[in-house]
Amino acid sequence: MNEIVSCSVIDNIAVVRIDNPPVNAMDRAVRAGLNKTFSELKNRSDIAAVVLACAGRTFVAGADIKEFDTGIRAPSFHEVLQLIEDSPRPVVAAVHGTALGAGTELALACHYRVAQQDARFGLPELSLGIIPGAGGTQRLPRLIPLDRALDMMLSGKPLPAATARELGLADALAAGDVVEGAIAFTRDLIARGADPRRTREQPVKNAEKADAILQEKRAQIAKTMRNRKSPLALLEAVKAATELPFADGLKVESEQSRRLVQAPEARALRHLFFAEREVRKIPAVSSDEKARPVSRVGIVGAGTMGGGIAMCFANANIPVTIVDAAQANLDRGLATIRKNYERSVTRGSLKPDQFEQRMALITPTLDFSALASADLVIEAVFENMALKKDIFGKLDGVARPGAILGTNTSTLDIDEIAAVTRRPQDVIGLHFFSPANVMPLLEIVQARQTAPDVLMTAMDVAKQIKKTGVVAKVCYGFIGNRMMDPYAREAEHCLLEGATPEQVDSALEEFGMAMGILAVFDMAGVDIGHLTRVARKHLLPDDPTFYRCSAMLTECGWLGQKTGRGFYRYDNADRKRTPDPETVEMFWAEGKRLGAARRTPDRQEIQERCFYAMVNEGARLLEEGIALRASDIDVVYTSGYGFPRYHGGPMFYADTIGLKVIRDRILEFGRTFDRQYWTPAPLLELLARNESTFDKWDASRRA
Ligand code: 3H9
Repeated sequence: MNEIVSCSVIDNIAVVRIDNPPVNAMDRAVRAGLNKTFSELKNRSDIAAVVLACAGRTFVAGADIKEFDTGIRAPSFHEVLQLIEDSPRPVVAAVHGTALGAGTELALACHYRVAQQDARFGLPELSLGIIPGAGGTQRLPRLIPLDRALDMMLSGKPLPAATARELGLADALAAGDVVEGAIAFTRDLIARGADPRRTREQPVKNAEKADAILQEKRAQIAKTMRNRKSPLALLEAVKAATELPFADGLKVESEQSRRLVQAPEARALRHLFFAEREVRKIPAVSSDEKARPVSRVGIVGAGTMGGGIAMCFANANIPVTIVDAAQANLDRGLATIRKNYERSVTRGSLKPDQFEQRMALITPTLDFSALASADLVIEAVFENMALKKDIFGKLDGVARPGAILGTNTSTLDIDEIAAVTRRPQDVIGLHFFSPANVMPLLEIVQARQTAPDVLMTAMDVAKQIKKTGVVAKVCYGFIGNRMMDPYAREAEHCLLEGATPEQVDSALEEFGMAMGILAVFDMAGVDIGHLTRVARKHLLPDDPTFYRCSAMLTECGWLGQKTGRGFYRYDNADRKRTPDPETVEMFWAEGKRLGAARRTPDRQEIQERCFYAMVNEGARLLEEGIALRASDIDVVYTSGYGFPRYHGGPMFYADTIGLKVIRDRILEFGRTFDRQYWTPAPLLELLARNESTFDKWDASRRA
């Protein structure tokens, strides 16, 4: 086995190399190795300078995130980084891949930085609910202007090497091997007799403008990072850098950092970091399984979904053929795609030549037989079983043997769709979320006969088109929409009892949902959900209050934003939602007629009813094996349904509240409301009784 930190000498230059696969995380062993190596180098008079580099695919990609749960053991980050910065001879970081978090902080503690041309430097700590805690908040604004340093830490977006060079974060770029480049740079330093250039000794750049810059960033945080603690802590630490000597600023950073690491926000975000990686592990698929190659894709249906899906593939440089039954639909669909890309060009996120390349990858046609050469066909037509069966029957006749047939249904029985083909093993659900070219989630629905290699291919495709693929089994609504059902049911019921749509939505938004569910219904079209409920009437509860508000709005033709009126009115100049006293009265009168108690639930009760109903359904999905893991549900909700990441997803949130508390509240609701909805799921009951959590349940199944 390779040594985790090794040192070799080339002429009078020591090359220290970290080798800690897969991403050179700076765990205790790396810190201990660096400590030992730099302590020894300090006393070596034959060494004129040091190059610090990493083996493998990247420079250090951060602290070891697992260590935050167990506690950071000695030597500390500060101790090691100070030792490096104290080095009596110049230390040059040779950066390749992505220097992230403690990786960038390590590079900042070196005296010079040489970066490979395609390397990047990032401080993504806020995405983990913490702040750079290894000196990053103090050293970065000493190397690059304060506002740029704050932008980098607030956005978490890594800086490309060229920008890092322009700003003064990198001293030189290397076109070829970065270690060779760094050695050449170091030889030049030695020849010039250059001294160590310690970042901590530099003044903060733009410190005189600190008040105005910090104020602007505070306003930005209030707008875009609502309910988050770590961004404000970051500002405190950076403010300290502008006002205090380095050592005192470092103390402020440490205090803020320590406070955040075990706070709920950081625990939730760490949970999601690992959940988003765990999701790729599918126990039913053996590691020898090979994915089928996908180099041409077909799409049936040129509507909003079909067009968005086509863009996902064109963006990944995969040619797509879109088939529709009507030329007018194709024309409209292509015009929308063009408009979306044009908007990206105007915003500067797409170059004009890339725009043309992507459009050229999309071929519209009325000819179904054009799908014969596709490796994967995705049906994205209206949510209607008869129509989907008809299309799958035709696809079975046209698609080449071995082609994968996907359906973008969000609710329908995929086994029933697969059964019309002679190849049910090749049929799979690929549920994209609207707008498909933007939303990161892809629910991958494994039907009864879906072959393991088809499942694996779908996971690969998700990665290729930069989506988070989560596997679900077949049931009404799969993971996401099935759990939405009880959540929105409660939201609507509150209206019959005397709450207003603003009260309900603001309770959900204060919790952190991107948008209240009633406003979501207005945006999507109130009739959409209503019509699916009409189609499944025989399967729904015999309860006249069930989604009664949506039914009434649909009967009135008040379908949401598209008709200017729904749960809210949208008839002002900027089409923003405004209260509608007439609908409120209408709901209350109906509630009275149906015998719903008039009780005006408060914010806490609205939140508890909506989210506990959702969690209870999540527990049922786990029992039924529809979702593989509680953490998969969390990924679905945070990446597809606007659930706040800082709560970690509904199942993690439930764990933080305590499953016993939730079980007891559900029983209490059962005494007040309809017991058919308020009975704890057996798994929730079991875990609550054992004082366990969904997280422990996941872990027990992994073991
Ligand atoms: C920090 O540095 C705090 C400091 O300020 C100090 C405070 C005192 N730790 O993502 P991948 C694992 S905070 C532990 O699939 P990719 C990952 O779980 C840290 N494990 O690869 C996976 O394991 P498995 C700031 C880590 O090529 C495997 O490595 N840094 C870590 O798609 C491969 O990962 C970050 O936030 C880690 N730091 O992407 C960067 N990183 O195979 C986090 C990865 O068992 N990392 N693993 O599932 C990343 O963004 C991506 O992993 C990276 C590679 C871009 C590096």
